[in-house]
Amino acid sequence: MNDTASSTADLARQAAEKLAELTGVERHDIALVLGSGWLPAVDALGEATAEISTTDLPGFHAAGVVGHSGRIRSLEVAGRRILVFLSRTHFYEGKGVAAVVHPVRTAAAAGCRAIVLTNGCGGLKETFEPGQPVLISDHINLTATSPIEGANFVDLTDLYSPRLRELCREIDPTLDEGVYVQFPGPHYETPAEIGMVRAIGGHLVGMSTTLEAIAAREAGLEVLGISLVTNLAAGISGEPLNHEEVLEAGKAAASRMGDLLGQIVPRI
Ligand code: 8IG
Repeated sequence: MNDTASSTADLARQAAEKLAELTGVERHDIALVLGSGWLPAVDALGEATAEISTTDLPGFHAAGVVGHSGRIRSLEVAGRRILVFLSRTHFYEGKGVAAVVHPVRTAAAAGCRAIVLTNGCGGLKETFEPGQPVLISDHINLTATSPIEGANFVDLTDLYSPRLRELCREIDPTLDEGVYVQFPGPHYETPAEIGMVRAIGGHLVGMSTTLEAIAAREAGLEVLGISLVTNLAAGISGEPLNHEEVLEAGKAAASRMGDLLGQIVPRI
């Protein structure tokens, strides 16, 4: 490990120690990172046994987006200790890639074996409708960066666990899947950029997830990615994109996603 890698690992270990102390939970099993629109679904998962502020832990920054709260919740579902990050640091905040993936590394240091990365995104497939959850089958990272530093050539084949995707489809056979494309943001795409996404094989567009998934794989976590299509991608519907529509789609789809998460988590 080089110096930067060892210091980010140290910071994650310190955060995990403090997390154990503040939640009273020695080790967590599964981490969940919430994207835009997912909070109501997590509220349906059950009562928190502890809830802390991200800023109580070393290495976390204050949350920056309306509809994201900078909190971490610990809860128990079917005997599993679940660690929920109610917000994430986005790449577009300019705090650096290490800040973006710090929750992932903290989750790994806290004992988690699997991570569920959720997001709100734009959808490209003709069949997608706002409020529809879609499994991420693979990704294209257009941020031109990586959370990994140094000559550590991490394999990303089957990054999004085929086992966990299969499990999700057993629970809900109507779930579709797609390739998630991360843009740096914070602006949405132009219609021409959405044309490019289509050409390169993307089905979902957003501003998160891929860097976290890479860090999760590096840390040895099994990754499940689920996107909530909150809007049709730019130029598809003829309507402009806005953040309120995102939050509305989450509310409307909350019970379906809550059911899904509630059934998946005990079986991970
Ligand atoms: I919610 O259409 C949400 N996040 N890049 N494009 C990008 N990010 C998004 C979108 C979208 N919708």
